[in-house]
Parts: sequence; structure tokens; C-alpha cells
Amino acid sequence: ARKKPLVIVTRKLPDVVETRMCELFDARLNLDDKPMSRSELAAALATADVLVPTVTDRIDVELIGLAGEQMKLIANFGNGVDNIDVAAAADRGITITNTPGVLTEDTADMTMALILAVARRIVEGAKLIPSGEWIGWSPTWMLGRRITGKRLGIVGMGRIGQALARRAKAFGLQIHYHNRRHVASAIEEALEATYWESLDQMLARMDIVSVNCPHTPATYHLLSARRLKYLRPHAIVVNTARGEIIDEAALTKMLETGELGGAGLDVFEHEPAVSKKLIRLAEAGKVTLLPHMGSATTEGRIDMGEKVIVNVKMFMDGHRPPDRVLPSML
Ligand code: 8YV
Repeated sequence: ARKKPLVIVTRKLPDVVETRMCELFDARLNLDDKPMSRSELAAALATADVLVPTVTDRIDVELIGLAGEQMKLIANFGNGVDNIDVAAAADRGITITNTPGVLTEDTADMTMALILAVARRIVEGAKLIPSGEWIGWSPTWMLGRRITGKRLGIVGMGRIGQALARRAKAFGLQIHYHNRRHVASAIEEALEATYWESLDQMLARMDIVSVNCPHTPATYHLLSARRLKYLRPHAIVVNTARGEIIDEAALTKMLETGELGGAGLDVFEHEPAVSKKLIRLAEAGKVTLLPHMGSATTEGRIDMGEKVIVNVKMFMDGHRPPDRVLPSML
């Protein structure tokens, strides 16, 4: 029998995924879930046939340069591949795969939840009973903002953006979007969505803006300090994509000065570090902050693991893995 490929997994994955990986591959697991250091990652690339990293592993050009001849596949446990220098990997003949599709609905749910949480002050309200501050109902207390009839601008109308739009439409929001190109007209019609070629112009007219595009060199600080200024003072910004897409310092400043209505953030520019200023804004009830939980469901993480397994297996059997990521796709 052929020798099983050495597959190094950088983080603890769901048990069923790990069990299956051990059946199929010579899998080296990380049962303690302690993130690997840079030198451990380098050692993994130097010895393994396949590396299974996550968003917390930064595989840059320098690390790719340390990969051994045997290293053939980096099968990312995650959809975003901004943790990996895809071009450098391609140059070295290393294939990259990701886990698209299986986290779409969960991430869209969390995005909708953040919109509701910020607009209706859910997190703020939920603290008032345990803290004993609730003394009874009042007509003018804890008033949030109505969702129905408001304009939602989606930045990035891919799978997650569209899944968010379907939910938002059911909540009575008007759907607007900015994307590199129009989505199929049947989808646009079904969502009654308005396309904005100009992100600046869209931002100026929205009540809520949600970031749902990948983080690439082209989308780094897409919501720059200059662009954020187009937003109206009551606007809410939600991000379940990647922190780097928004100039977080500029966003924070606008929240502090009241130039923005609120924000719901699941991702941060320097994760897991969250600035003291954002934490203070959260304490003041101006923002809702979540610790990168967008795709965090048991089902989703098992599905992601299944995708990784299929990609590794197909690749090792000499087939093209289904979720190959090419530099030209970014
Ligand atoms: C994961 C994500 O938490 O897939 C992504 O891009 O951000 C999340 O689903 C993470 O990436 C796992 O590596």
C-alpha cells in the first residue's frame, strides 16, 4: 500500500473530523489547540506533505520559502485565504484550497444578528437585568432604531452577501450593494437589489453598511478614513469579513465623535487584540463586539473539516481538489 501522506493540522478540529483524518492520513493533530509558533510552522512546512492551517496561522512568502520539496498542498481550514501568500505558494508549486460554501448561512445569520443587536441595543439590554438596573418598563427607555424600511448597503455581493440580502429582505430592509460587477439579474430582481458602481455614492445614502467581501490587497482599507466620511451620522457599520477591510482607527474615531451611529464588529484589524478605545465604546453601548464567531457553529466547523478532508483526499489521489484557490481568483 502507498504510504499515507503526512498531514499536519495546526489547531484542534472537531473530534469527528480528526478521527476521519487519522483513518485516511498520517495526521499530526494539535490536541492542545495551542497556536503554532512561527518556527513550528516552518518545521511543519519543511516536513509535511500537507499543511492544514487556520486564520490564526500567517503563512507568508518567507515561510513558503522554507517549505520542503515534499510540501504540495496547503488545505486551509477556512474560507478566507488572506492568511496565506497564495502567489508565493503558486510560484513554489504548492496548491492552496479553502472551504467555501459551508459557512455562508451561518456567517449571514451572525451578520443579521449584529445588525439587530446594534439597532435594537440587544447586548446593552441583556446586561440590565443581571446588573439589577432594570426597575420597570418605561415608554421612553432603551429605545433603539427600526430596521424595517431602512437601507442596507452590502459591500461584496458573493455567497455571504447574497445570503445576508435574503435575510435582510425578509426583515423589510431595502437592499443595495457594491461589488466588482453586477450579480446575475435573476438574483438582483429576486432581492430587489440596487447596484452601486460607486462605493462612495452608496455609502452616502445607507442607514446600515455590511462588509462581506474577502480581504485581498485590493480590499485592504476599502472603507478608508476618506470613504467612511461619506457615511451619515446615524449609519451603522457591521463587519463579519475581515478587520483589515475597514480603517479601524478611523472608524473608532468617528464612533467616539458621534459621526457614526454604531458598529457591530466580529473581526478586527489586529486580532485577537482589540483596542481599548473600541472596548470603551462597547462599555458605553455604542458598539457590539464579537470574538470572530461568524462561522462558529458545531455543524459549520464539521462541514469545514469535511471540505478539508475531501480536498486533501482528492489531491492525494491525483485529482484536482474541488476548492482550489488560484492567485487569479483573488
Ligand atoms: C473561520 C473565517 O473562523 O472562513 C473564514 O474565512 O473567517 C472563519 O470561518 C476561520 O477562517 C478559520 O480558519
